[in-house]
Amino acid sequence: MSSNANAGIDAGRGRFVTFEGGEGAGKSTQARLLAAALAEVGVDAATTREPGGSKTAERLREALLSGLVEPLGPAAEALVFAAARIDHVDHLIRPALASGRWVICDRFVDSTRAYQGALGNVDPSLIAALEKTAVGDCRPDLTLILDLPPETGLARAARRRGPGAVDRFEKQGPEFHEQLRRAFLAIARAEPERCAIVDADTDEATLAREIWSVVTRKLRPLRWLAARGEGAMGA
Ligand code: T5A
Repeated sequence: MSSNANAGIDAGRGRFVTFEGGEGAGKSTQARLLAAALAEVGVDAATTREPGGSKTAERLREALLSGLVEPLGPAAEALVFAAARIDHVDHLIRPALASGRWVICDRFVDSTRAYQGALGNVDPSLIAALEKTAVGDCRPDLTLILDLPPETGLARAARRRGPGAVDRFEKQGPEFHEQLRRAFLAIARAEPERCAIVDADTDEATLAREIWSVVTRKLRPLRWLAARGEGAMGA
């Protein structure tokens, strides 16, 4: 391996990984497992989620998932998701990446594109403008789209929740969730450099191995560490 093997790697900044997909696809579980796998090789990663992830954004999450904003329509919901995202990016994601931490986020801009854009029929130019305002250049390096039949994901989400009330989006009918699945797949197809589709209709450990193989192939955590002078050269 030449001494220039790490040339071009911006190791001053952490890497930004997002998980996307339908309800109960296993995003939170896999975000946690990925952070643990990264920690094992010496990469410090913050795990976070949307909506939420920062103090004010968590309060907006309550408003969104309780259905408080729903009567105002999908465009108003998109505005509130974006407001939460501004706080989250400014207070958690951007500073963490700048300090050299990796960030693993359970849902991000693709959820707005899919739920409010594709399914809510919010004008794509509004979705794009909100995204630009909220995120700027703080874009994911890798987005893992967890794909599985919606009924499997909804059954998992229901088992975890128990007999409690379903949230704003879980209560939608089967056609909504099928369309959602198609919307995420279309996003992945439109941006193949950033997005990887993984088959989430499998057990947690198998899925975690598949995700680790995508992350090592695309983001090269050991090389990133080596470029920082913190680890041996490798995958
Ligand atoms: N939303 C969000 C928008 O409309 N626009 C936006 O811009 C954003 C950011 C968020 C809602 O907001 C919407 C989308 C959502 O409807 P949420 O509660 O965060 O609400 O919803 P989800 O992200 O869907 O969260 P879930 O917890 O339901 O799903 P996860 O995170 O995909 O699944 P996870 O890991 O919690 O697993 C669910 C259950 O399944 C088990 C777990 O143990 C858990 O019990 N499980 C598995 N079981 C079998 N095999 C596997 N491989 C399993 N993996 C996990």
